[in-house]
Amino acid sequence: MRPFPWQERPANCKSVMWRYSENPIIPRDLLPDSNSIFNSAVVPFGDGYAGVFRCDDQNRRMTLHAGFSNDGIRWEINPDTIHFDCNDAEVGEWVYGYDPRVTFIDDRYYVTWCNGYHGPTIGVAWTTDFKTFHQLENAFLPFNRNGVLFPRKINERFAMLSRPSDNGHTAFGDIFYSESPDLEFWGRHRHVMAPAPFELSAWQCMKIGAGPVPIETKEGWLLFYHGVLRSCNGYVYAFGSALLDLEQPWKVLARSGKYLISPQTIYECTGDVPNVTFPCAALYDEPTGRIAVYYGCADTVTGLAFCHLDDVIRFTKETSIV
Ligand code: BMA
Repeated sequence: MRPFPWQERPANCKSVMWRYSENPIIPRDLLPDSNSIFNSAVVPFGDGYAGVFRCDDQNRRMTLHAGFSNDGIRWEINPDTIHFDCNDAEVGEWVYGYDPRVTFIDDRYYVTWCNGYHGPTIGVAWTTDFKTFHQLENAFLPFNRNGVLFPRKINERFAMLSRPSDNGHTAFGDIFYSESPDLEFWGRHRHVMAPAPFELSAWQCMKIGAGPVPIETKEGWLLFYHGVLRSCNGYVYAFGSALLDLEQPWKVLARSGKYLISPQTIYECTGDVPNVTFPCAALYDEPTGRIAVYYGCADTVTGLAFCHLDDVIRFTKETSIV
């Protein structure tokens, strides 16, 4: 049986989510040429796990690499970058890629990522084996980031969250919902969430973006999302949770006023970009209700945090600012 990456909540810990004691699980220099490995996505695969990893190299180029793990904690990452096969040479021309998410739908794993095409937009590809990757059309026009596919069709269409942005270190950002019959043509765009009013929930008052693939629950889609506060020393990235309507996911049922994780440990507060916790993947073990969240720390290393589904749903409702 596939082991689930997990550690019990420490006795002295009262928070809904807690960190793995051996964080970071992926050091910045795991690959011979890596500057940093963070904001990465993992999924169950075979008897273990597979993933797509953001590895910035020592030229500080942003690249994507496949990786494999038996236990979800110790990872082997392919030192070669992913090569995406694409029928269209222009779309398939690699410029840069970062912040991947991976979603299993029907019979294959879809990868979405922030793809350089005259600025950042949402790249889409699929794989069955994490060796051969087939790239499709970019989902949207630039500028866009944080494209996250739902793990099943909703009302018979593929569904994606995204965050229209600008070409730089965007100082704004709302989450939107879009649908597609074929993963090529996207439309029926709906607004999901804006940043929160400063007085209500300052950690998410400048911009927000979807994190891991939403988890389907009886209470709605559980979405972990990051939020940004602009301090006198720069941006601070924390993350919280929301519940979205199952059939109309642009309707927000609840949204945490408190963060679940904010940069507090040394590896979250120190690195190439200080004060960043940026979740891109979550594993959910339905029989036990355990959730493991993978998040980038200070744009440098990868960490793991844990919670129970019931606790996070209760927390989302009890602290809701909707
Ligand atoms: C965002 C993205 C993320 C990064 C974050 C903090 O705009 O570039 O990859 O983690 O900024 O630097």
